[in-house]
Amino acid sequence: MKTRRQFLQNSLLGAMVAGSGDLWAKTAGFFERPEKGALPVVIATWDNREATAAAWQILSNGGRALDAVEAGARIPEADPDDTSVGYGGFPDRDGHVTLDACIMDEFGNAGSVGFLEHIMHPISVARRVMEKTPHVMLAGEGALQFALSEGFQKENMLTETARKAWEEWKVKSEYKPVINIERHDTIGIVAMDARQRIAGACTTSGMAFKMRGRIGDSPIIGAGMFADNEVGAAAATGLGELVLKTLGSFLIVEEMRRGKHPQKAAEEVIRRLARKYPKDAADNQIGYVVLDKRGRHGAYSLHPGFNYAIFQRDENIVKEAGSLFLK
Ligand code: SD4
Repeated sequence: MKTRRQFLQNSLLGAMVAGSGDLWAKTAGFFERPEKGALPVVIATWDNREATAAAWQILSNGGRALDAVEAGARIPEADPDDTSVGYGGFPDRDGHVTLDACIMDEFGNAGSVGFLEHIMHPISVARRVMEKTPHVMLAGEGALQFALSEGFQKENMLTETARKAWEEWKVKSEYKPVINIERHDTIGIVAMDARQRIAGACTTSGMAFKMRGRIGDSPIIGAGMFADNEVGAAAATGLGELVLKTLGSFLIVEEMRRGKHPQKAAEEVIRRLARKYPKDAADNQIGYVVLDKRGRHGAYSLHPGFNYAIFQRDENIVKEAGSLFLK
């Protein structure tokens, strides 16, 4: 004989199966219907329009958000003129270029590398960590060893320009974060594809002339980037130490989960960190780009000067983000 509980369980299961044709309606609140024309979409920190274009190439052909953010992140990684990502990135105080990156897919899988040297595309190594190992993060020697075993080439990441900048820095050897309100290009990139799958990536050479061994926020899941397919995604740029202490990207996604618009979620998190770390916030820049499940976006920073690239509705544009502090 069936117990009342079994009966309830069975009828609930029956209702779920019968109703699976309109999963959106049944699970409203989690699986938000996208706004009209909002998909696909990709958004990146700074004027990384070449990166959003590379991502769009994949998204507009019905591709997967994960492939799109990886393709986007690879653009500044290979650009010798971008002095805060990959090849051409400024070295640490000992003259070594060390790289941080992370990536997440629509299932919540994550991969990351920290303090990785000699590899042109840390974002692709992060993806391999996610897809081919039981781990989330590999660092330093071990990350390099894994990359080489996966067929990545060992290369010199220090360009002549970066080496000269380091020589000049050594004259004074002043160790303070040079990350401020001037333009820098660490890329955090989040996307949603035509099938409403959300993914994110983040890649950087970190703070210029940092201490050897320093790892920033960019490879830390929830700090430099966080993506949750039910809700949305966020990515950070700026003083990594401050992002690390506040787990900003995770927090923004959680604010959206509680119902906030991406813009309001970013503003809330920036305000909160400025309240908690007023001195750091006054002297340093942090910026976030945010995307939600409906295809709406937001961006916000501590100080003026933070911009972002967004490719949506066949248009690739740069926008100036609002900021907590005014000029
Ligand atoms: C870091 N968040 O390593 C990075 C730096 C950055 O543009 O965003 N630079 O702290």
